[in-house]
Amino acid sequence: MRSSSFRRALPFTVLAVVGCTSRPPGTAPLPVAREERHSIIPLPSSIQLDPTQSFVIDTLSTVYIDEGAGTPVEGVATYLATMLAPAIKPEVRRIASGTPLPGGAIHLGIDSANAVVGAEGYELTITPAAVNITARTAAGLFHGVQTLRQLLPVSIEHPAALRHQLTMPAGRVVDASRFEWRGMMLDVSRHFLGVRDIERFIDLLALYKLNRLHLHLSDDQGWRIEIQSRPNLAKIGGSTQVGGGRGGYYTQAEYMDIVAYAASRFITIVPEIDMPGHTNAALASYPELNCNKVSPPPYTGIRVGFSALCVDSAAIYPVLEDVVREISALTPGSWFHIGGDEVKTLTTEQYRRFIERMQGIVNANGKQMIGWGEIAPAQLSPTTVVQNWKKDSSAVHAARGGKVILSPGIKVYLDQKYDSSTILGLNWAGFNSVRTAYDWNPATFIPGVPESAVLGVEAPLWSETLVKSEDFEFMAFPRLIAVAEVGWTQAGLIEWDGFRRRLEMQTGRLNALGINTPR
Ligand code: TNX
Repeated sequence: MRSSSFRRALPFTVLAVVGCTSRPPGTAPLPVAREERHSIIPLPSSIQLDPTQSFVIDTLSTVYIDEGAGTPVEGVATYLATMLAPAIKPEVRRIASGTPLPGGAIHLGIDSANAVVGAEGYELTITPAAVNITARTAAGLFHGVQTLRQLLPVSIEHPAALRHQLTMPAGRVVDASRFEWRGMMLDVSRHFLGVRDIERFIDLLALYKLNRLHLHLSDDQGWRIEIQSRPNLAKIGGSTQVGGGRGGYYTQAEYMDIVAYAASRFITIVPEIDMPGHTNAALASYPELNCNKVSPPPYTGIRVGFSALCVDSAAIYPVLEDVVREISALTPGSWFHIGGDEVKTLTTEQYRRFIERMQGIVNANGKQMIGWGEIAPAQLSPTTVVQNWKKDSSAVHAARGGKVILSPGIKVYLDQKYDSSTILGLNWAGFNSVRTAYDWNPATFIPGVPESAVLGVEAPLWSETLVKSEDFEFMAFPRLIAVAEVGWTQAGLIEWDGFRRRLEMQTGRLNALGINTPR
């Protein structure tokens, strides 16, 4: 295990150590942030910065991994080397475990015995001589790289910025995540977003250590994924959107590209096909999904609750089985989301029978089912996950040993206006300021749903009023960053004033990334 020997060799207070490369004249360390003046979000479990020392990344620096490191670690190292180019060569070198690191090394190493960082955390040690990140998993290393990124100047965020040398403060960070599920949902059904736009969001999620991207792939206004055995779903169902625009859908190849891109950033794609309500696009595509066997016209308004599959008809289930089978086969993640929200035209019995039947279909395809809060009263397996969004029976699910994702509308709905002056968005849940999105505790939010039952948090972004990617960004940032900290940072460290200060210091980074945020 090279990490521990490395730590012994290079305690971060030591200045000149093994093979330390002397810096060219004129590259004296820049002044570094005082310990309490860093901008890292989400806030790590522990952070000490040494204002008197720094590490300089320049042409003498190289990214190293251990000789036996596997593909995932190599992927993180390549991501890091690419991020640091052209300040360094975008190459990764391998080094035998236990060998002293050359000066200027930025080393990524797996330490599977580390007892404090959990499955997704990391330790980051920065001395004037070298940088070392260790973690139990490649995901942990990736998160360590994001912390390192936030300690670097914002020029790192713009591909065209001049950067010959990058300076960061010496120090040590030990970090672990609080919740396993830290997500965002994009509603690509009401208004469609292309693959590039989704990938941009994935990159932004990664910066803040979010690890789930839930795609709301169907609703009344649009069906957004190709189903090869039922081609009309995408062809007809995907042909329009709110307001009557062209809509669109992901081919299966494009969906797989999104899944792979997300995986390279340690983000799992969670597909949602909303049913039995929110189904006008499907009903318009196949007449047999309707009780009267007649397809309705496409819908481009923003009402909810009017549509439902003909749940008592045997004819709908072969279609749903095909949909779940094809999407599950393209999705390496463990989850399939069946929606289940806002059904106003079925009886309680019809609704519950349908949810229970879908649970069987989803499980038969090797996935855990997720559904919005309304599904909780049905007979659910404890492996099914309930996603809370308003007052519901989540506590019933927690009592049966099930897990709950918290997406309370009054806290983290990113489609709700910031305040009365916000032009975009809705406001049925009230106004959600940045502070509203930050100031709450998932462990005590729902009576009867203790921390042990909380899988994590997710911020949904519904898109009735959002047309372009810039509109989505405007509503997401910076509130999504607040939710990222709620999901990652240990409960005792959540503190609004500190967060607000760090967020202010991130403004330059968001600008360099070209993110459209409220001024
Ligand atoms: C409720 S939240 C919905 C969505 C809307 C959203 C608008 C949920 C499960 N259903 O269909 O887009 O409100 O805020």
